[in-house]
Amino acid sequence: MNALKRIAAINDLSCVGKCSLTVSLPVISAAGVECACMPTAVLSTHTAVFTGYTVRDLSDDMLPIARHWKKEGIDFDGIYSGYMISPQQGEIFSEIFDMVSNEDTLIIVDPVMADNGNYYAGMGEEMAEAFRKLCAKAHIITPNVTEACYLTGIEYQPGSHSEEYIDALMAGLKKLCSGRIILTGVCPDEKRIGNVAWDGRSGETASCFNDRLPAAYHGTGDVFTSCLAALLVRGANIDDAIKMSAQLVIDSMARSLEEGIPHHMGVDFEGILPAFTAKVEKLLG
Ligand code: PXL
Repeated sequence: MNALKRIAAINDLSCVGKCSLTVSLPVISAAGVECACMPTAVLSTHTAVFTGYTVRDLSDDMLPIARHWKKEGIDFDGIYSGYMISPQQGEIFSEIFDMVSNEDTLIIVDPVMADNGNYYAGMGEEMAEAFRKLCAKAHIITPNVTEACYLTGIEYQPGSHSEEYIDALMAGLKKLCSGRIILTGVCPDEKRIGNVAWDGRSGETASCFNDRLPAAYHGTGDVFTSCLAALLVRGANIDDAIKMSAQLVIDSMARSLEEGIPHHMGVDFEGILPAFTAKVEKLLG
């Protein structure tokens, strides 16, 4: 039997709308990994489409939580960070990485700040700067194309994305993170969407594309990176981890489309998780 691995997920708790911690907790658990939670903020909903949401910034609680974990001698196989409620939280994230990681802890930074050519509500260049600094501490970063543009200063293109364009984004991202870069939401043509990955150690590039579904759902980036983080701490190889994470997103989207779920309510991954768990156990159990 494999010993249970543990990830610290540093992300907001959007109570409704299925993104960040309400995705990480079930997906990471379903992949057979413990998900410890470091909430950065509590919001009544996420900030896209919904209006009038409540926000409680938990910045003042984060370092005391981390200090308590440290005092208790709690180890983490992975740290996965996402949404920041303010650019100032970048310094707090960074301190937490230093405090609760050891030399074997895999640090995954998803620079959650933008999609479809626009920043999320209340975000701007200051957030991009905070994420540039944080990316330098990561073993893996998972920006989407819009986030990669804000991180590198390259103009956003909605797609199709030429090889030259993706190479330029990758070249800019390599200056920010010497580890592994997984660029998501790449559209090589009108029919396909997927990821391009670059491994800083081997210098190898790999890509994984699937047929594009006629929809875009909120929180799919969080489903992808939560799954990826869990599979990698369990020792999956990177190609399998990327493919399985992309497939979980596709299957959840297809189910949500069939059910007619509005895109801002997130995807029905719940209906997919039992089969997903079985697949993970077959591969890694
Ligand atoms: O899924 C990204 C995300 C996470 N958290 C909050 C958000 C968003 C995107 O809009 O608003 C609060």
